[in-house]
Amino acid sequence: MITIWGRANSVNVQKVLWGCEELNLPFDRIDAGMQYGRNNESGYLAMNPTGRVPTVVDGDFVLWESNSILRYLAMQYAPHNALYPSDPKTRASADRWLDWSLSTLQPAERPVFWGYVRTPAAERNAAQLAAAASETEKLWRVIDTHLKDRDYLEGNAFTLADIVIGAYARRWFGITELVRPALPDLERWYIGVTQRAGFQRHVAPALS
Ligand SMILES: N[C@@H](CCC(=O)N[C@@H](CS)C(=O)NCC(=O)O)C(=O)O
Repeated sequence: MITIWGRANSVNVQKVLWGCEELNLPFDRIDAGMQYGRNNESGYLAMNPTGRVPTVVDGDFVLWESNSILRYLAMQYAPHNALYPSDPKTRASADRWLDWSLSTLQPAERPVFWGYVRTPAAERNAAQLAAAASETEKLWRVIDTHLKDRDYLEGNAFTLADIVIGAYARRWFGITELVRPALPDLERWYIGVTQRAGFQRHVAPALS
């Protein structure tokens, strides 16, 4: 049985939970991080010296970094599954979205999410939030353009790229105070990913 350490409202944990659902992998989840603590205890730090969530334990194998975990689970438990394509060009193309999501999208969208969802309205800095939202919007425009004439981010099937970008899209579309431009191809794709059981179970719940 796979054990996933991490609170259920963490986007990086949600990606892994959604991935398990796509792969039909049973797992146990243990709350850790923020109000649950545990991630700064020595036992946890021995597994994951970064003190961040998620961490996955699979027998005697321990792994942290959400996108690496997703790749591992797909390779280990469904090597021929389209989720992580075996064709090198399609795989590399999917991988670049995983890399881009952590290097570029998350740093841009984090202040927007924290500002609107985890900061009381009276304490928000409106100018900073507007600037952060505008930077994030530019990135969603990149994806909107990429999705023109495509059902999925890469190849002809749903892949890990759709999971990682879909998890952040849930935050972009879920913040009611945001004024979003019409991005029709992004919206069409997003409606598609919201239909998946793993999204509905682990990513759709209220932002917190
Ligand atoms: N790049 C890491 C980021 C991990 C990360 O920053 N996780 C956040 C939650 S999304 C965290 O641990 N926050 C501290 C906490 O929950 O206490 C990953 O993708 O796994």
